[in-house]
Amino acid sequence: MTTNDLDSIVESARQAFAGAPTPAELENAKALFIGKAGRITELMKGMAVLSVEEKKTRGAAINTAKQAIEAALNDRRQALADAELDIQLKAEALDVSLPGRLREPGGLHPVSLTMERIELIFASMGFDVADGPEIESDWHSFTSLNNPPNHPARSMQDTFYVDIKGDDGIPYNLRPHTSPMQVRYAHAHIKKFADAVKRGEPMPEIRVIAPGRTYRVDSDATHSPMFHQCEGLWLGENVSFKDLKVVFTDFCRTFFESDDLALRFRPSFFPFTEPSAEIDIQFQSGPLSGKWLEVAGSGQVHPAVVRNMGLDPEKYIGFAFGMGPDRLTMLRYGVNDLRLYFDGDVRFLRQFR
Ligand code: 2U9
Repeated sequence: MTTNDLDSIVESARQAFAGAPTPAELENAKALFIGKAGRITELMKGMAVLSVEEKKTRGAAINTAKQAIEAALNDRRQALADAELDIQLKAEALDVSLPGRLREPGGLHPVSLTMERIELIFASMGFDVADGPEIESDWHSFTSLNNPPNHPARSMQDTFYVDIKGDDGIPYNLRPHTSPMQVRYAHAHIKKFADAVKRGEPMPEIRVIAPGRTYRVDSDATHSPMFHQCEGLWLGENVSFKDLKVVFTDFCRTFFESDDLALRFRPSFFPFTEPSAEIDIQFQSGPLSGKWLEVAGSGQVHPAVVRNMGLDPEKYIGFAFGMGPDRLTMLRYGVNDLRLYFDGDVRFLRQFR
C-alpha cells in the first residue's frame, strides 16, 4: 500500500463525512474508517508482518492519515452541531421589534366611585365614616332599631339568615341595611362622650355615615340580593329636621353638581325614625328634568333607638337617612340596567376610568 492509497482513504473519509446528514450517520461513517473494523484499523493490524524499519515509516504514514480523518470527523461534527443550533434558534426566535401587549390601567367600579364621592361630600360636612361586619346579630340588625321579633315591620326586609345562632338563640343575618354600623359606632364612642361631659366639655355629637354592602332576598331587573347602602346619622343636643333638610339638600346638589336641584320630603314610615320621610329630587334640566325621583328615606331618630345606642333620648335628638348608591350611580351616569354592575364587561367599566 502506498502513500497515494492512504491519501485516497483520507479523501473517501472526507467525502463520506461530508455526505452524512445527521450526527448518527456521521458516527456510522466514522466506523468505516477508524472504527474497530475500519480501514485504517485494518491497515494497522497488517503491519505485524513488517520489519522494524518498515513499521516506523509505515506507522508514521498511517498515523498521519488517521489524524487527517479525525480532523475531518471533528470538523463535520462541529458543522452538524452548528446547523442543529441554528435550526433551534430560528424556531425559538423572538421578534423584539413586535409591539408588546398593552396592559391598560384599571379603574374603580362606578358604584365604588359613587361611594367615594358620598364619603368625600359628607366628610366635608364633618361626618365620620363607620365600618362594621356584614354578618350581624339579630339585635344589631333589628331589635336595637325598634324592630323586635314579630314586629310587622320585619316583613319590610326579606332577610338572609346564616346557620349560626347568637346568645339570644336567634340566627345571625346578612345585614339588610347599614344601620347596625351606626349602633356599633355609638357603643364604641359613648365612654369617650361620658368622659368629655365629666370634664365639663360641650356635649359631643354623633355625626357619622355608614356606607357598605347590604343583603336582601330580592332579585329582579331592579333589585339584586347584594346591594349598597349609605346611611347617615346626626345626633346632638339640638339637631332638628331643619338640619336634615339643609344637609341632604347640600349633599344632593353637590353630588349631582346641580345648584337648582329641588327636593321634597314625603311622609313615610320606618320603625327606627319618627316622624319619617321619603326624599325625592327633581332636576330642572337634562334628560330627567321635571320628574320627581325617590332617592332616600329619612326621619328623626326614634327615642327607643337613641336609648339602644347607649345615649339618653332626653339629651340626644337628631336625624337619620338612608340611600342606595347603586341607584344614585344610575341617575348620575344614566345607567339603565342594574345588571351592568355585575357583568364585568370592560366596555361598560372602561367608561368610568
Ligand atoms: C340608626 C337609626 C336610624 C337610617 C334610615 C332610611 C330611613 C331609609 C333605605 C331606603 C331604601 C335606604 O335606599 S334604601 O335601601 N333607608 O329609608 N334609613 S332612615 O336610619 C337609621 C340608621 C341608624 C342608628
